[in-house]
Amino acid sequence: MEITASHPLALPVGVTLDRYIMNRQTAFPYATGELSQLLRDIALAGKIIHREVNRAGLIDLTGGMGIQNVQGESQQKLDMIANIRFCRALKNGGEACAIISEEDEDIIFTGNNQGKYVVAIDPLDGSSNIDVNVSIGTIFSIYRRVTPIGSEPSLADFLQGGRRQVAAGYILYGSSTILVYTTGHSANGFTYDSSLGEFILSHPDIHSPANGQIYSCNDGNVDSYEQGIQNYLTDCRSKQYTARYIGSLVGDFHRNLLKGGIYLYPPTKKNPDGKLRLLYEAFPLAFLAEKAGCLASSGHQSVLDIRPTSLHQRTPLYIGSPVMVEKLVGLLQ
Ligand code: FBP
Repeated sequence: MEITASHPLALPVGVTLDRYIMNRQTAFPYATGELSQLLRDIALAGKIIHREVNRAGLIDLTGGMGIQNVQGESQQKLDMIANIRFCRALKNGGEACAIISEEDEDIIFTGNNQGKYVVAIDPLDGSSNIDVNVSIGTIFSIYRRVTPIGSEPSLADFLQGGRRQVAAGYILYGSSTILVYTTGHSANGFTYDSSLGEFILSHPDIHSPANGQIYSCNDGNVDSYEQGIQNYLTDCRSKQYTARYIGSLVGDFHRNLLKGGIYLYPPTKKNPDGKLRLLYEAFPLAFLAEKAGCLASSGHQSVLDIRPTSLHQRTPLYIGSPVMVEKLVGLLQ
């Protein structure tokens, strides 16, 4: 059998996440491999959640736990599973000395006080979509600790500010599972090939379009938006832009990142400070967005310049193509 260049067997498998991380690591002479290992631990937990999400309907993993999380939201079974899986992977990995999670009120101490890093995580974003097979995701943010190695980590390790992140990204469990992250240089996407058990580089050096024609917001809240936001949405409609909102931040953000667009969650009557959490939703996506040429604003400043004061604080979020974000922010001044 002749293997021609177009024959599937001739096609290269592609660059695995592990290989990519190793290649990147050699670019940093002072790198010790701990951040690389931490990224691998997160990818491993992502593979497990990919499996659980795909078979949730078969193994009674849909539905609520009948309890509320620290946000006052009803905790879904998969929220809890994802939280356990990520915390366990980070504890066993040994690189993270502490974790904060959307599902836990307080800092989770991993017992690895020799670990150099802390991780903020939204184990499963878009909880309201879990049971209806709509895309959901995991969002993560990594900081080098500021407390001495060997000591007990503290709040200070988490309240460093968005620009102090050393890595951030998300895993989208959608029509395919994709991990998109940055370590502060470029934003890259890796699609999960479950037949190989590998994340494969599929979206190298993502650059988002400067402008777009997609806007994503919960139209049901429009009456409680401030006038500037309402004017911006009226302008989008007058230009017949496309409204796309699935109610999963990771899914809406990923689409707009690739196609151009803006996601907005302004203050509402129910959430006067906005709904999204600064440390494990807004900061990581803002850090990644900037590496792909996008902007992320709270309406009055770059999200990354917000000084964090508490673990679960919320912020308004306007994130996406720079031309669209600048236009919106201009209407809020
Ligand atoms: P969690 O599901 O992690 O709590 O995230 C918040 C979120 O679900 C976002 O993913 C989404 O964009 C938004 O809230 C949807 O909110 P709403 O239902 O008010 O439009």
